[in-house]
Amino acid sequence: MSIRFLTAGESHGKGTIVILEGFPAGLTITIDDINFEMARRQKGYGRGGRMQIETDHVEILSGVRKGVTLGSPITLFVKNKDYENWEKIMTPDVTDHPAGNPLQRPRPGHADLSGGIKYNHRDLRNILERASARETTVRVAAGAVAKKFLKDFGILVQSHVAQLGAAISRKTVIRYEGLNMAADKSPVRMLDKVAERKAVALIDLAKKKGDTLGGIFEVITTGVPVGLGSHVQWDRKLDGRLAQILMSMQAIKGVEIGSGFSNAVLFGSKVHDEIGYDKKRGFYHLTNRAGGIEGGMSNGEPIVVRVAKKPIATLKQPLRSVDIETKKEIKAAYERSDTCALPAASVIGEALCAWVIADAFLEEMGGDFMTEIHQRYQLYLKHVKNY
Ligand code: EPS
Repeated sequence: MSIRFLTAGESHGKGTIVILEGFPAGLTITIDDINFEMARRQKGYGRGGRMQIETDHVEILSGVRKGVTLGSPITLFVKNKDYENWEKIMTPDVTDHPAGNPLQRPRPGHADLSGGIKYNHRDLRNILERASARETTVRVAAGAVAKKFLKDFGILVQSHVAQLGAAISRKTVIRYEGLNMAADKSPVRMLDKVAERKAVALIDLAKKKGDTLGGIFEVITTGVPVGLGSHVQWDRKLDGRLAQILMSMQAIKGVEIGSGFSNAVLFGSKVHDEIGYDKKRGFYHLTNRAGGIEGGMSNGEPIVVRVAKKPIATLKQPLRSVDIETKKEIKAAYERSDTCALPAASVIGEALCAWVIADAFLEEMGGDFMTEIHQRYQLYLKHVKNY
């Protein structure tokens, strides 16, 4: 591990914060670079009222001077505007004001019950506040820095929604150039207009029924050199690292590299990507079913990761639960939430993939300042070309 980050903050607390450690000096980064990604995370059809309250803007508290990184820890802060409405309940100060009605009806599928038992809280708000996907604000901010770093080396991380509920995007040929721009134009970040219409209708239906929807998004990273990650140890494998960071995202229940699941049922001859060579490109693969990773290392092809997000656990028409005090059956608690946050999840997925790839890139190339890393990268590319 060459870079790391740590987040803190509650959904209705003062804000969320992230510290990025290990980023090299000399990277140009502006507040607009970060806020561009923050705005993308706020969009998408099916979001709830919270996104009307917030305008997620980052404040840089350390590590950047006049738009250039210093090499010291970078601290990014996002203020929760909604805190004004929650201050009396969420304040860290000791006050006479009651902490609101305790939340004691755990939602199936949420962290409420396991967290309540584990941390011995009788107000499950103490769990949900941190379990909330509000935390992804600063993950996206961290990812924006990683994306800016990768862009300097011609590496682009983009995404689109492949399936939302039962609406499947039939777009089989994905143009990598301008992919994000095309996806960002769609309210559900889908490239297939027929699927988009179906998805929007499904969200309307779910909303009407007090229900929620999830789906699958795909993150594609292009321009990655061969050899990031390593086959030699389990925790150095690039696919394992991508899976871990993506699985750590709220509501994610599955990660697939390339066409991993459909490959599993085919003959090997129909799965493995044959190798070619030409003077200009060097070694390459004729297909990319492996999703750009073989043996835990990037193989020079685009890295394709598919991610399954379950529907949000907060239902307006709640499922059965048990009151933690009375131990009696009762409907689960409901509070404002989203009907579908899948388009936003795809933006968060980009940020997380960017983080892991930047980490693996820095590990391979080393260096504490950008020009040094560029020089090393040129040497590495020469080695690859001459192999
Ligand atoms: C989110 C903020 C939250 C939710 C959502 C994501 O705001 P609030 O709880 O105040 O409505 O909209 O989080 C969840 C759906 C969840 O289950 O945690 C955000 O900023 O992305």
